[in-house]
Amino acid sequence: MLKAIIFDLDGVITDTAHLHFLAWRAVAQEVGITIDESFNEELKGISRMDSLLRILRHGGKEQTFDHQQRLALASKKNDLYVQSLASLTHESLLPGIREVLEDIRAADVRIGLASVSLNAPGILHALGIEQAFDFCADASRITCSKPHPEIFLAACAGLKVHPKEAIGIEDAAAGVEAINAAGMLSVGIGPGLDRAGLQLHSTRELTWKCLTDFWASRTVLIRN
Ligand code: B16
Ligand code: MG
Repeated sequence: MLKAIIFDLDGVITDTAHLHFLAWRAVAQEVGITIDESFNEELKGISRMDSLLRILRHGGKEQTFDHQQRLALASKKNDLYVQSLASLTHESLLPGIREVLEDIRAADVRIGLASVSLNAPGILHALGIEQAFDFCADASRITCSKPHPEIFLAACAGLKVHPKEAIGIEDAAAGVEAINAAGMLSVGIGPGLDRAGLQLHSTRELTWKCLTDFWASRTVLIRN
């Protein structure tokens, strides 16, 4: 029985994935590294420090900065990112998200959040949707970022559901891997997510009917 739907935040609930990219691109430029949108795909769902390490590796500067300097770069990125979050309002939910959250709630299925962003509580507040979630996994207590399943398992535990009773929704390859590794059914939003059990082009397609049809089809497959 389907008991919970667990959402990623950046790129699923709202388009902060692009704001992360703009902030990282500015910091990378300051240290002489160029990153583009296609490289940015590799940063989605990856924690702040791990993202920085990937950028430095990409620019061949893995050994250039000591720990303190890396912390300073990560902090500069976060300052830029947090400034850009001021543009978020109730209107910044991606298309269809408000409706699907309402429909899941009406069906009495639990709703969770599995974001590795330390800014997640502030973002939910800016969007005015904190109340929509029964449980938000605490990113500050997570030791492994996606594709490790830790954050999705923490969300299942907080919602008191078994991973096999839950669907996870992601926009990043690392996130889909994390959902699959947790033993949940995965929905991928956007291109290149062929490891997802169900692939959608956009959040517009993410309806309660689409989720229940997916759940029913997978349950039939498992029974057969
Ligand atoms: P912060 P998600 C992730 O959020 C982002 O996809 C990733 O780009 C970011 O580096 C990470 O959060 C950490 O975010 O710097 O705000 O703590 O996709 O898991 O919702
Ligand atoms: Mg995401």
